[in-house]
Formats: sequence, structure tokens, C-alpha cells
Amino acid sequence: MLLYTFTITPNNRKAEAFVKHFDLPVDIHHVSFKDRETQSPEFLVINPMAKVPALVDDELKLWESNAILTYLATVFPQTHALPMDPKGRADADRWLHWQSCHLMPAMGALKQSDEKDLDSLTPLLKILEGQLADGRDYILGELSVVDFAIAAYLITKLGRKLDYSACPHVLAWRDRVEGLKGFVETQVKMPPAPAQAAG
Ligand SMILES: N[C@@H](CCC(=O)N[C@@H](CS)C(=O)NCC(=O)O)C(=O)O
Repeated sequence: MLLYTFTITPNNRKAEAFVKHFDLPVDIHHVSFKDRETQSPEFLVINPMAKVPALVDDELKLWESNAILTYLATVFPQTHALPMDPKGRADADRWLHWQSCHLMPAMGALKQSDEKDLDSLTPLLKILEGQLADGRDYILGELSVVDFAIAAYLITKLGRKLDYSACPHVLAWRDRVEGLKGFVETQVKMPPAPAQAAG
């Protein structure tokens, strides 16, 4: 199995962090955007959307990060990262769709706007707060693909700037997930900013 990825974006980091967290036997290939690798004919056979992450497992060429997460959790049930009963699975799907249909577009719009109204995300954060406020450590109770999918967004540079003052449980959860092995191992060390010239 081979995962094509580009660690620093949330959709990629969630998949790579999942592989690393559970030490899954999945090879990782970091694509080069500089070399337009995702636009190459070879890559377009894997993902005609020309995007990463993408996963190749024999004849299966899978794209969309949340589909990759659920596939990995299904193929490697020892992760216990995806409920298999219908109601539990529906609960997981609900939060994965929430991330891709609500959280991601809202953060994308915020990133692109000139005026950064960071409070605009508060209603969404409060939904998550409601889920976590009953003392559960993870969104579904136990660690699951859902934590990887959502935390990957909230630990971005923009995600850290959001207003968590009304959402202490989200903040605690975010820090908990960020401390997991998979996220620690996918931290990209930014080179230090060049020193200001004196005078
Ligand atoms: N909905 C997709 C989004 C994938 C996506 O947008 N990937 C970006 C990086 S986060 C990409 O490959 N961009 C390259 C490009 O658009 O040329 C997912 O969740 O996997």
C-alpha cells in the first residue's frame, strides 16, 4: 500500500498521521508540487483530480482523505478507529461529512477573506463543544478517524487563531490529539525566521 501525501496540509496530515500513529504497513511518498508531480500523467491515473492525499492498494486507487481514513481503519481493524455497528458508523460518517462540508469550507473562506473575522467559526466550534462537553476524551468517545480528520484542521496556523474561549473542551481535546504520536511525528519544523538586520 502506498500513500501519496504532502504533510503540511490538513487533508494530507490527517492521513499520514493516522498511518504513523498506528504504525501501519503503508509506504509514504511525499509528492513534489514544485515538480508538478500531481499533474503528471502517471499521477492523474491515480487521482484524476490531481490532488493528494491518494492511496494505492493493488488495483484500488483511492482519493479523498476521509475515504482513505475509513478504508485504512477498515483494512486494519486493530486500530479500532472506526465503529463497525451501523449506528456507530453513521455517527463517524456524520462527523467526517461535517468536517468536509462545513468546517473545511468555513476555514477556507476565512483564509481567503481580507478581513479575518475569526469569530465566524465560533458557531461550528460550539457544535463540537457540545459533543465533547460530557467529559469524553475523543469525539466518538474512543479515539477514531474522526479525531484525525477534525483535529488536522484545528491545529493549522489558522485553526490555532480561532476563538476557543467558549469552547474549553474543544481546546483540551485539540491539545490531546495534537500530542498523539501520529501528529507529533508529522510536525513540520519550519526553518527559523531570518534574524532582523541590526540597526
Ligand atoms: N477533499 C480532498 C481535498 C484534497 C486537496 O485539496 N488536496 C490539496 C492539498 S490539501 C492538493 O492536492 N492540492 C493541489 C492542487 O490543487 O494542485 C481531500 O479531502 O482529500
